[in-house]
Amino acid sequence: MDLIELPPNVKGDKISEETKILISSLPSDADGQGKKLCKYQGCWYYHNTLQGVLNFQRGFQPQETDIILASFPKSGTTWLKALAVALLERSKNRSSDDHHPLLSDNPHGIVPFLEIDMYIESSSPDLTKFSSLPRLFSTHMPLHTMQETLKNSPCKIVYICRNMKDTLISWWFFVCAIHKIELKRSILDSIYESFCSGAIYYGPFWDHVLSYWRGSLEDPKHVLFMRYEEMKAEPHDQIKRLADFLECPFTKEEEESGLVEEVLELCSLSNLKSLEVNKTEKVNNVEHKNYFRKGEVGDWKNYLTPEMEKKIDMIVQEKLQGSNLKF
Ligand code: PAP
Repeated sequence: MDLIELPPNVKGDKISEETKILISSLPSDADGQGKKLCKYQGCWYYHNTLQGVLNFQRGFQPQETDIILASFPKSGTTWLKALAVALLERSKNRSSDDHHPLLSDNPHGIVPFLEIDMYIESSSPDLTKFSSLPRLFSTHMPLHTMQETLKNSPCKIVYICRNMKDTLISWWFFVCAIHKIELKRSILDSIYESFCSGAIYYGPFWDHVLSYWRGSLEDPKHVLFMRYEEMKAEPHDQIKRLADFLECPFTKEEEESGLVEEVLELCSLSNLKSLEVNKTEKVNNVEHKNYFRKGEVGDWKNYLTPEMEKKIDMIVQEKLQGSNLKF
């Protein structure tokens, strides 16, 4: 069996005695590659990520203007981060400005993950980097895991969702790329099994998606549910929807001057991929270039067998039954 870790965290080996005791009482499993997972509040985590989740729950102090970008891994996180940065920056920086942050850093460097970057080692990290408002964070945690910590906070949460089949194919490519291993069919098979059983990092996939879907229905002012496929199909409408939700709508003048197109072009896969910073540098031991691949809807058709397709469709249909959410 190929023992591969996703992501290959360099940080986060500090697991407290208290957390070890908690872990011993939690449901446990291993992902398709044999790495240990434990289930906390309905979601599967590697042990070091659980420590980050607990640190976040203990120490995070929300501010009214906070924005949290959320996703299941490989669902369009990098794109959403770039778009949010570009929208919020646009009063200060046009995309053509040399000092635009997206030109000198990867979206993951600009918008860190709460539980896997900021709170991974401490419940009181140094937040001085976030001196300007609004603070922009990201997470792969399901919504219900943040709800107690964010209780009574009017902060805004944007979730990006992608169909499970493309998500798992993207995951397969990413795992093989970061570990510099051959794109083996056996790895796809084990990732597929993990997705189907639900026992995958941050899974089950359907519970993750449903957590935000329900949150967006209950509290649409504070939780926005976006879809990767809609972003691809109607980028104009979707970026405007995002800007409205973040309370930074495009003005008529901005629209007339082509700013919507400019933001979309700046954040496009081809543009981000071609930037020097994304060709050569790393974040958390992952080369930036690995966050950019094809970005196509339906790429799964090139890799999944009809049986795999059928099984995934059946699982998703069954799990989402009664929710009004469809793929
Ligand atoms: P993460 O969870 O590790 O941050 P995430 O950004 O969510 O990864 O997903 C990566 C996928 O988004 C890749 O999809 P693919 O494997 O099917 O190609 C990647 O190509 C795609 N992606 C990254 N940046 C963009 C972008 N600017 N526009 C569209 N898709 C993008």
